[in-house]
Amino acid sequence: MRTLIKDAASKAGEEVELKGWVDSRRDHGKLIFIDIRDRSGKIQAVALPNHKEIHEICGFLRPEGVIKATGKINLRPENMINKNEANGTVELEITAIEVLSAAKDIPFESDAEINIDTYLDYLPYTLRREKARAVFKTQSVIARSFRNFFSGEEFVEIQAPKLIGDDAEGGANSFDVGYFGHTAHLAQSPQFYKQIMVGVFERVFTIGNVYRAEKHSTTRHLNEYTSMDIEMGFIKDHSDIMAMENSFLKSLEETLRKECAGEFELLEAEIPVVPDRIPAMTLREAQSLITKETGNDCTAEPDLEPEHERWLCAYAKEKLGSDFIFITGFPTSKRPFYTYRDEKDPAYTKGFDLLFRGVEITTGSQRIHDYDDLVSSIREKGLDPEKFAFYLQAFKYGMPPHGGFGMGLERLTQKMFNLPNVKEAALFPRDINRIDRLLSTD
Ligand code: AMO
Repeated sequence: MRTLIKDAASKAGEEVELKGWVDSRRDHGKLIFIDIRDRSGKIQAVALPNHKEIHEICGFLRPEGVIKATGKINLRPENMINKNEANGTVELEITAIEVLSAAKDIPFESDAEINIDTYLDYLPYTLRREKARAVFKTQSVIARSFRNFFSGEEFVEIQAPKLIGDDAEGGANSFDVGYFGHTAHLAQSPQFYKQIMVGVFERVFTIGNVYRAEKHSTTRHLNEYTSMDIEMGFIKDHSDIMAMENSFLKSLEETLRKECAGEFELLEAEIPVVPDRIPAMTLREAQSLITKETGNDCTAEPDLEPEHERWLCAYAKEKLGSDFIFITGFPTSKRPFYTYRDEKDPAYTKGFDLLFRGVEITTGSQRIHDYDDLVSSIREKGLDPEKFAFYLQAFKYGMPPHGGFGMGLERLTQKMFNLPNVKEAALFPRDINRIDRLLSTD
């Protein structure tokens, strides 16, 4: 029966069968050392010269080959103990070995310094690296925390379609798809469907892929990303949504401390401390502050530039002791038609962005729930309400005051670990030049 490597240290003196990958091999002539890796950890195995056949097989093994190794767990001699490793006090003395799958030559050593293009060219291999595994294991914990937290708050998980008739966000950045002689689009967000489902369940969430035909290449844009979305009914205003997101982030912090401390240590990153109340300021307040402190007048701009986001995050960290900051009160002209307007000043919306360690990770808002107001808002944006007739039915038949947010899973993961590029936080990133392989340039 297979023993998982994490359980090997407690089996000193026992015979075990391990299955895994050859993480590395060190050939010392008489002794051949093999680090075996499985999903639970790593252990050193040794092939002694008196086991001739095993010694020979181990001599040919290449890194990443898959093996079944049987043998005895021995305590290491005192001078061989490595206190920094989980299994540093033991090693497997191999008495039988079977190669389940031989590996060809690896393109470079697993700890070689490589640039991002090489990393992306060899993803099936580079994703096996310790750091990449730590990033994506944590990403899975983040997605699970999101699911658990919102399920616990009585949100129903929904699956939103990815093939849609018209683009939900009203922008130009949607991908066209040939659809039985028609043109369909890849969904840029589950926006319309999550709103429609508020009419059904009051509270819904979804985690799914969305598509943005961004033609530029930056360190924060992907053409396909994972959006974690919620939508909830019977809110007072957008501050209820911000409070809900704040609570989620607090529960996420707790889970990461419990489950991912080792991953953060490996990547030399800090788990952010989430305040009970994340600081918030309006766009106008933020712009006056930036203008006053940097001398760079941005008060006439309708949105924040990336450099402003970075500056505000540095300010929030230094002066307000928070890695997060909410920015509210964006102008109506810059927000999608479904965004609720501030009754006191309709040129501004009841929406927000959440910035984290220099980048926007969330957009959210209260939505317009009155049918006539929504139709007017569509018209004011120069769009044709007829094109939105399907979605508008939800509002014809009664919708509560509601709102929600969308959060990019990859950006959140990127910033958790302070990775330089969001592509390092997407398993198989798509960008303008690449779908797995570089796209041909002719
Ligand atoms: P928005 O378009 O601002 O809002 O997107 C929400 C969040 O999604 C992430 N994001 C991206 N991540 C990687 N690559 C991209 N190209 C990219 N574009 C966006 C960011 C961003 O904050 N329907 C609204 C949400 C809502 O109001 O509920 C929406 O999609 O983290």
